[in-house]
Amino acid sequence: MKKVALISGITGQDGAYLAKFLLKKNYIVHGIKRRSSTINTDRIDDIYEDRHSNKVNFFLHYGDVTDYSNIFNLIKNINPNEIYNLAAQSHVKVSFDTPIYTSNTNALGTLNFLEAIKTLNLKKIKFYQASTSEMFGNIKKKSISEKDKFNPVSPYGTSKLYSYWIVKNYRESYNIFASNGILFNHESPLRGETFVSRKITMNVAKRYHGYKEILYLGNIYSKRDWGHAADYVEGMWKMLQYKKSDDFILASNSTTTVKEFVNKAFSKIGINLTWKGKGIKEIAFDKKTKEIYVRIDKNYFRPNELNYLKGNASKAKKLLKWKQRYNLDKLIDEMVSKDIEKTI
Ligand code: NAP
Ligand code: F7E
Repeated sequence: MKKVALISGITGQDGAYLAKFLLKKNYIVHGIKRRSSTINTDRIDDIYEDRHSNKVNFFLHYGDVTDYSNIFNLIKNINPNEIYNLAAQSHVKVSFDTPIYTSNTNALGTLNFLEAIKTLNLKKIKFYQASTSEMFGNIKKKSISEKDKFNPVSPYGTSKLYSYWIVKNYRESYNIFASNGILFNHESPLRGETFVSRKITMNVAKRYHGYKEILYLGNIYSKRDWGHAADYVEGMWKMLQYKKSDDFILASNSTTTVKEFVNKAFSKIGINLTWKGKGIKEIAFDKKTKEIYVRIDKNYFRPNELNYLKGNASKAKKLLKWKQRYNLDKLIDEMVSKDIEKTI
């Protein structure tokens, strides 16, 4: 019997990687996609299967995690072995502009799943919640582990902390197999275009093709622990194969400033940037040609910033045997190469 998985957020970066990973593992995969006025399935078009053909393993359903009736009916009809709740308004800066929508989706959306599992009394279902390093906020620790305290600094981080706790609460109160994957930043060629990594690699690709577009950034001194989405979705799956539900950090245990990311990405196309100036006057230019490549735009700063992230994934490595295939250089290499291919 094939295992059946239900994924919310299937049209996002992680949803696409996870669906492909599970199909390779011989799962039947059901995804929840939002109705939108333009097509939003770019990331999964390569695995789309026509429902009318024989032996279909991949199904899409319209839905929204804020609609309890929708989530209840999908779980009841599909009766999955595993549910991966990846749906979210996942942009931290946007969460300051849309705090209520962000909370409805990121917090109450999770509760809708847990309530449906409880009400249907489907105890065999294993539930994965996409928790985040943003829940920790600015704690003064060099490397963050599952034992550290939470102190979120954005509506996004706060909404995700609600989900983290409600998952633990349903696990302990109703004996539901529900695990939190506390994932640090992970990127890929499928990363959303307004996250800083992809914004940088797309600009590098444009420069490679001769477009002279200045890259405008916000806080280039914040530090992030960046990994690759392909490695992290495997970790999600491993969490649900573990003998009991629990909370696990996935991280690379290294940290890099946005500025270093910019330098590394431009060096992939042979441009070594020089920086000068301070604050919003800081610029990056090419010493040889004097051409300016990067400027600071205060519109990209956030009302509050998480300055430093570095995660300790020892627990996942030890108990789940989780491994990473990518380091930051390999990740940036792949992102720049793919963006060069995609840019005309
Ligand atoms: P993403 O690319 O922004 O994808 C988010 C997905 O959620 C999209 O498919 C989106 O649909 C869907 N969605 C948004 N609101 C929804 C709603 N109300 N109902 C149903 N679907 C909804 O995010 P990602 O990078 O793949 O991240 C996956 C999950 O991991 C998210 O929960 C994110 O918060 C969390 N996370 C991400 C990272 C990271 O570094 N990537 C780290 C830690 C945790 P549309 O395509 O229609 O917008
Ligand atoms: O910002 C700084 C920005 O938007 C990274 C989400 O997947 O990871 C992600 O959240 C850093 C921040 O990701 C720009 O201020 C500078 O310090 O790429 P980001 P994020 O906020 O870390 C966590 C773990 C999640 O859970 C989230 O869902 O880069 N930065 N200049 C900029 N950021 C953006 N977006 N754009 C800029 O121009």
